[in-house]
Amino acid sequence: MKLTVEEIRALAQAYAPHGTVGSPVAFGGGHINDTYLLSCGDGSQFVLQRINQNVFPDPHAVMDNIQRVTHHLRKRIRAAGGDPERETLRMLKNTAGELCTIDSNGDYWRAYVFVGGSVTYDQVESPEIFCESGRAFGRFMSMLDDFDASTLHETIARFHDTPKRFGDFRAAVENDAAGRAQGVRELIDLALSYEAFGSTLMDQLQSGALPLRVTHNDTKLNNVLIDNATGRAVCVIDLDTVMPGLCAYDFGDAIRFGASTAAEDEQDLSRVHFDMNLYRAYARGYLSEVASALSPNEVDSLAVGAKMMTLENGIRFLGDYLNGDVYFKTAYPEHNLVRARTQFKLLSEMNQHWDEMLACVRELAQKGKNA
Ligand code: ADP
Ligand code: GN1
Ligand code: MG
Repeated sequence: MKLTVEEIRALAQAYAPHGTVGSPVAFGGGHINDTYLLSCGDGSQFVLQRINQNVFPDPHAVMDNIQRVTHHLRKRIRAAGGDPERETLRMLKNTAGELCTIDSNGDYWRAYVFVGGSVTYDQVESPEIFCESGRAFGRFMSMLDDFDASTLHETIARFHDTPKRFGDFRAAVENDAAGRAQGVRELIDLALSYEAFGSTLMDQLQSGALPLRVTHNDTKLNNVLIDNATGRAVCVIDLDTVMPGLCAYDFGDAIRFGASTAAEDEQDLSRVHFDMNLYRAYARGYLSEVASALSPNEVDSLAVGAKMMTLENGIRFLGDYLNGDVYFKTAYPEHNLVRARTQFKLLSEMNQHWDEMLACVRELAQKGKNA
């Protein structure tokens, strides 16, 4: 049973022992967790989130990863002369001294310090902001370069294993749980035509051509807080999927979301285009932070990652549509289908720009190494 507003408020109160919290206000545009902003009598604010256990079956593993990663980031930010309270997330403890509060349904809740004076964008409004987000994700990976990736829990098994995602997609087509496959046969066939390409990054990982690093794995623009006043990236958020991964995942997912001329769920496909200038802007920011750490194979893999993450999200959205919308939050029945269509439109335009995409990361990596 969904909690009432008063029940959520009471739960939030446990994270604010010195004041009275007001009513929770639904907050942010994430597809997974339920997020609320809470305001206290003294004017302070914090964020309360219900962890989606359908997606994250082991909330303790999620929390342990976040605690250790943010602890490490705080040390590195301090050493670099930054402000650790603003530049990474901090989780709050409740009155029992615990990070998580379990509600009457057995659901896990947690609270974060609210990073004020910041905003998230659901669509790129300027190349400068996108470039900034690239810097933030690049910095994030480089500040975790001395963190032992093997100690992190895999919070979602095989999260970016695209061949495995294709297996799930085929099962969704066969089961056709919502009776929707017949109506989208053409899109299913288009998706399946990319299956051979879908294994290229995993093959390179298995052959040792690409190394595992500590990656974020969900690098959408709305997972970076941008300073209201300066337009500079402040803080990388949504750390539930921080796991060992490829740099191609982080670069690629940011591109598939941000280097588009329209929103992820734009219904008018004529407005959806892959934008090479936005791609370049992100690559400039990202590579200015990480170029010197990347091998030539990894640099090339960034461009592959852009196509791979677009494809992967395409089959995940379409698969969820076929399954009856059981994973991503949706606002209307065709929402996942609309999202899938934008991904395949972007992917086809990326194919047309392939040579430029590859040349761009090579050139900017060289610049970054020389800087
Ligand atoms: P989801 O997994 O559902 O995407 P997020 O952790 O990304 O959940 O949170 C959803 C949204 O809430 C973010 O996109 C952001 O707008 C906002 N948000 C989350 N945490 C904070 C925070 N500590 N400070 C300010 N805004 C936040
Ligand atoms: C989800 O949590 P959020 O909204 O930042 C999803 C990503 C998808 C994205 C598509 C844990 O991200 O993998 O790429 O939606 N997160 C999870 O918009 O599945
Ligand atoms: Mg998010």
